[in-house]
Amino acid sequence: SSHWCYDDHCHFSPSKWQLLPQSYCGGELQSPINIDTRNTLKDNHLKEFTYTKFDEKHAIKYITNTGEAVKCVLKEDLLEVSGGGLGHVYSTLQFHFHWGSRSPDSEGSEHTVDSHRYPMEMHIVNKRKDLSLEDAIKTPNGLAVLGFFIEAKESTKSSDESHHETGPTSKPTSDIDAWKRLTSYLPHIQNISSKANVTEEISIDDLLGDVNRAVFYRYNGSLTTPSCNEAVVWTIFKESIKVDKDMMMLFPTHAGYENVFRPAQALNNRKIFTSAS
Ligand code: BO1
Ligand code: ZN
Repeated sequence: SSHWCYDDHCHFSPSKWQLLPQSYCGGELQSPINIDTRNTLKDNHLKEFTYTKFDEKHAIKYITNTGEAVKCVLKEDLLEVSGGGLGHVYSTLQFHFHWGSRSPDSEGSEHTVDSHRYPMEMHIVNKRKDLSLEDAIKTPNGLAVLGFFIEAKESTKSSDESHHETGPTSKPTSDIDAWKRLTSYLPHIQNISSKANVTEEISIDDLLGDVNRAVFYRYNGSLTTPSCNEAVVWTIFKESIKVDKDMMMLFPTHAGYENVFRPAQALNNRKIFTSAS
């Protein structure tokens, strides 16, 4: 096929994306990258974000299988992100997932940290409110993507977390029931391009759980899929979201494909900043 893909099953594998018409994939500011933590610079402007309506339980319009990812499209102009050193107010458009194989300890994140690849990565895609989408993808900070790593926590027998003891020593955890509701849609979008309206109560806050949002990395980069526009201010959070292994495996199982991540791109003349020292 002449469509782009992640493996060698079509003409345009990642090393050839730059040959696609109207593509920026051969640029010098590409994503993802490996984050070499020893070479990050502390930036005191990287304060916490302000999230507007991330607790809204009816913000997702539909979930779709694009053939490259599973994407949740949000109701327009409802959720917002600002602060975090962004300097603009951004409107949240969608979030989606990148993953590896169906094996439980698979490697599927796009960004790597000190060359460690996490099992999955969630991207929350936001657009500068003062720009149209068309202008945003042509502007260096037109889009702000928030990236969260996802790793497995051991499956629990009970589906109700409220029975579990949580204390100061327990690991951060996402809302297991929110992930259960989200993944319950996956069997309904097995066909490429299929969509399912989302009626269940699922907030982004519940999916993120109590993950530490104060410690993150920041650099300027691109969309990680063609046409790879160099329009993205990237934020990669250090701490991962913990999700049940079984639920993580539902993504490749139902979507019907594996290893949907772009390899690391050259850092070139860029710096990676960190909010913490
Ligand atoms: S990612 O977060 O870097 N993996 C990424 C990759 C591609 C897009 C977004 C995020 N694509 C763009 C499309 C637009 C669309 C926009 C928001 O996503 O090029 O057509 O409007 O959904
Ligand atoms: Zn992505």
